[in-house]
Amino acid sequence: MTSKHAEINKWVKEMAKMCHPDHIVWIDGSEEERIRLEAEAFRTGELIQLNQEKLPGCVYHRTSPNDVARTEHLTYICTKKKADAGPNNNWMKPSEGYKAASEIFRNSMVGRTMYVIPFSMGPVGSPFSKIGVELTDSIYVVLNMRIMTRIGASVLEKLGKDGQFTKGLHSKADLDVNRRLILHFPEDNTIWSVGSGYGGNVLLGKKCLSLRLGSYQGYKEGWMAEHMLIMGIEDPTGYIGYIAAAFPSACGKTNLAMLIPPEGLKRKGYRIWTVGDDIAWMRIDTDGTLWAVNPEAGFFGVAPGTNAKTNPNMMTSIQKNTIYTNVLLKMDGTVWWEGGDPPVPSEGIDWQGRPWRSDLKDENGKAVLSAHPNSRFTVPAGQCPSITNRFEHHHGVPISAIVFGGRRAKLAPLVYEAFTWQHGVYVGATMASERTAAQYGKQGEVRRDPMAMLPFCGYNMADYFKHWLKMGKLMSRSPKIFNVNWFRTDESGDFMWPGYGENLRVLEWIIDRCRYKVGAVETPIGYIPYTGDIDTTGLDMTPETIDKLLAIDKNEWLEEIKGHKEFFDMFGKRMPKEMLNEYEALKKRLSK
Ligand code: OXD
Ligand code: MN
Repeated sequence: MTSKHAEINKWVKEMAKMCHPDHIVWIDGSEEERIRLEAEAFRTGELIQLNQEKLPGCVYHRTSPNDVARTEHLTYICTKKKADAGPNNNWMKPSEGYKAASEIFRNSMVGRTMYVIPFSMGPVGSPFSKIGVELTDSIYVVLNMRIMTRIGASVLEKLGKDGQFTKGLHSKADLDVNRRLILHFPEDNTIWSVGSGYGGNVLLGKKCLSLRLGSYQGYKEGWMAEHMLIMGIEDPTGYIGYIAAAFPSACGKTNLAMLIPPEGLKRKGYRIWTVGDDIAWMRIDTDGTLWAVNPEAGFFGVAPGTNAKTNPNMMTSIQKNTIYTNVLLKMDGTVWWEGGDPPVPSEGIDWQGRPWRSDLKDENGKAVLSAHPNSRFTVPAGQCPSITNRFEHHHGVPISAIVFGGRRAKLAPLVYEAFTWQHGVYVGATMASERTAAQYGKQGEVRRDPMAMLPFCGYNMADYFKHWLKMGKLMSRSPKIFNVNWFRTDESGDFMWPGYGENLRVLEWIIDRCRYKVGAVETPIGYIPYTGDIDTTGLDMTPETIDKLLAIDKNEWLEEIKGHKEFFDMFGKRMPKEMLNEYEALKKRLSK
């Protein structure tokens, strides 16, 4: 089969000439196709069918043990000029990138099938949406793309004879970390990923297209591609305020996006509507305000720590039609992971295919993990009980507030509001999070991660900040910008804020601020709530604790902002002067 689109046909032929697959299969997205591909993957062992009575439609996959996470050091932005990729990216000249990767791609698909996956990020036909075609030699990738994007015949139909598309080429090749490259060519609208089978590296619609190329296209075309969840907060009167929120990894984005309102709020009857858990594409609509869609169609979530308490909606979602990767395979053909719901199974097969027992210890006497800490589930968004009814709406949802957050044991208050859009951009640009035990490096060390986009901004971040500033000016009414910190600890190192569903108490204040329903206290870093305006009914929490959660220590902040300046200096003259002005103004307010 070929398509009506001459450029796609020509490109598929060229790539096949390089990779040499035995067969080429065009993916149509049908149910028969899914059944056929799954059967093939069960036969080769690429997938294992799970217990169909307990987990209907669910399958299991293990990646190679050296291929379990995004490999940022092997991820490049290939622009003609190095300065266009910026100090925030690894860079290669496009000609060098193509040459280095073609050597690995050459003949990589001998004995394999090349699947041609036409996919749409965003509802097919929405003005927000972008179309891509991914060529891959992995059935696992096809089945994940089926969940995470809209794929198949309707997408080709939409492209017609000459529609624009992103060219994505992926091959597992030999899964050798020394022969692995994740290359982005923003100027050619092209992605080449080779030598990996891990989701974040190979589901090219996700980080590669929706964030790295997307952010670059947004910069050129006047929209925004952001590493943000989107959720609607429906108050008891039925008003729904939508927020888009950026957090670095391991800060609970997925859990927040589908939280269950806690019992005992003063105003009862809140409902949460989930729009997305990872990526937001945002545009200024004809009304002059900011609207967002989630370009994805599924969730690719981290399993460990997900349970009926941390994320009940997700636990309901993943009972069917889910792909599980690198979790524990239980003897009854179901799955489990560390931090999963009890009981802890006594035995199973671990993420590396080895027999596992709950009392198994390594040579240092530490419990052996059954699931990889970055093990995942891939699940259709439509299965989430809290999914918004605007999911397929071609204009998405209007955004009232943008929320930034990080993990800071000290310093950052539970919540504060930026004075203006420009100040809010500064707040996002200076975002930082402390390393946790799950991350490589010194614990507690602060890593700057502007707008949670450091690994995902496909161009020079100084230009990205400029773009944010410009977008604010183009809006007739811009969203308010907030910063939250769920992770502040007390003198004994215990978290002061309960987190999870209780975070709604903070979102309630945010939405009320957006609707001009509550006042606020002005501080040097922004507006904070009056103590009594955070609803603590039903919580065992004194006003003194709220005050501690909201406290701002000027000396700690003066120390902190030295790091802001150091970070900005990396970008030299390209850094917009507005950001440096915000820095000076903050310093002045703190020094008073
Ligand atoms: C993700 C990530 O998988 O941010 O979403 O790494
Ligand atoms: Mn992410």
